[in-house]
Amino acid sequence: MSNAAVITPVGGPSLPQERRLVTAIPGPRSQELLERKAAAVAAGVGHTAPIAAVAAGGGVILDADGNSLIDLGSGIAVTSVGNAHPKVVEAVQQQVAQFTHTCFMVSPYESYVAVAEALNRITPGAFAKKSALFNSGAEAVENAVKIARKYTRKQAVVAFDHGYHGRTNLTMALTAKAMPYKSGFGPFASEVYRAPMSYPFHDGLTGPEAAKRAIAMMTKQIGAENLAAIIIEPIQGEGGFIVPADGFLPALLDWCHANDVVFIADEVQTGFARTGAMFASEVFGIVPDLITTAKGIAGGLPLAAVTGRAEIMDAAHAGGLGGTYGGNPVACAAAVAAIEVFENDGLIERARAIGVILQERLHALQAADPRVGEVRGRGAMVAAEFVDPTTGEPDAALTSAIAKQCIAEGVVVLTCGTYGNVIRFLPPLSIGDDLLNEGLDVVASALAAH
Ligand code: PLZ
Repeated sequence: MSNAAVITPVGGPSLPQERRLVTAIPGPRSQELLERKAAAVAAGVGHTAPIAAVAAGGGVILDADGNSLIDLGSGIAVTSVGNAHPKVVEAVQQQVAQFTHTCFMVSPYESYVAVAEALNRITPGAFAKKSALFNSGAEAVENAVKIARKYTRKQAVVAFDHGYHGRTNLTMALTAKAMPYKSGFGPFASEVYRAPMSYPFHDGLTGPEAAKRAIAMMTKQIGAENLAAIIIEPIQGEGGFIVPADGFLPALLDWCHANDVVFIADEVQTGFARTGAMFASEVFGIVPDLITTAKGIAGGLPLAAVTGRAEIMDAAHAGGLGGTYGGNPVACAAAVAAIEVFENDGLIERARAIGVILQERLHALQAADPRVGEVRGRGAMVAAEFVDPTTGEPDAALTSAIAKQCIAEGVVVLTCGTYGNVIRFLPPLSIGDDLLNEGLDVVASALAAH
């Protein structure tokens, strides 16, 4: 196999939708790439699945050895419309041949404005909205904080336990977990404070009780008169797919509005149909002041945005926001196409249907095995948290053993959680039921084997 010429297949939904292992994982060609990676790429850039990807689409990722793996991670919630979606590919190809860059701050172009218009339309809130585009989720978060500070003329920002907001300096400060995200990389940005999250499985509090606890902390330790914004993921992603108790987010939002504090929903991971609604804020009945988006927005092209109340978004002076590549025309063309797919191809409904399968299958595992402590999530964003059934302590070793076995057997799954004891499921919304079920069969047998 390793000596045979490998013709790189075209990706997208026409790839055979099957799990097919023709070598051990990693196969020889993948191993060769991983050796080059180890020699050439900084050690700090890790990887989950030890494969050399050559194509992807529908619900599979193909590697250089001819293995076809089931994709239950979407490149961390990015390829929700499907990898190499034909409409995204076509839009990108047309745009890239037209012009690749002018810099929107030098010579504006239509697709950037069209993305802003679409975001203003599809995000929750019936008020006038504006958007600004950036390159990554972290950059969107940084800019949301800048905008909130300028608007409120205050400085403090609150993030939450288990929160993840990025790897840049300000966003490292906002992110909760030390290893691997922060350790050794300080000093961190100032005026960032951390409030307790609602984590029903661990704290047993109702939403209003958890909100009261967080509000007491903000009032007593910071003071609303100093607080520009709170930033929160409606369902926490890297932190463990933590779904706050009912009433937690609405109570925080009400408090923010009563105290001139900007409420920023970080929907970088939850956005774009993932949770069975276009945005997770809708699932909880909240209308944030600002929303940060990235990941799913452009079918895999790097793009991010801040969207929100026009009067807040307009607080920053001209030239205060931007960046050379922010809202790159190729990424914007991809986003226009991807948003059309989200809206017109029933992907919200598809996320809900995927959620039904995920919840059913994982709850069946939980009923049969007390090491599955909790199954939680919304739509196609669902996770299982693994614990020691006698002590209730997080079981990170079991979690990583299951994930490793899944990958070795051709199913790409991702772990998460402050305690590293959560397996999260974020399949592309283009995956078929059969493939999804086969992937979950592999998860079940990996659990049974440990
Ligand atoms: N906000 C809610 O989930 C990115 C990155 C994981 P960027 N999460 C996945 C990793 O190990 O780097 C994320 C997120 C939320 C912000 C970000 C940051 O988005 O596009 O990675 O900068």
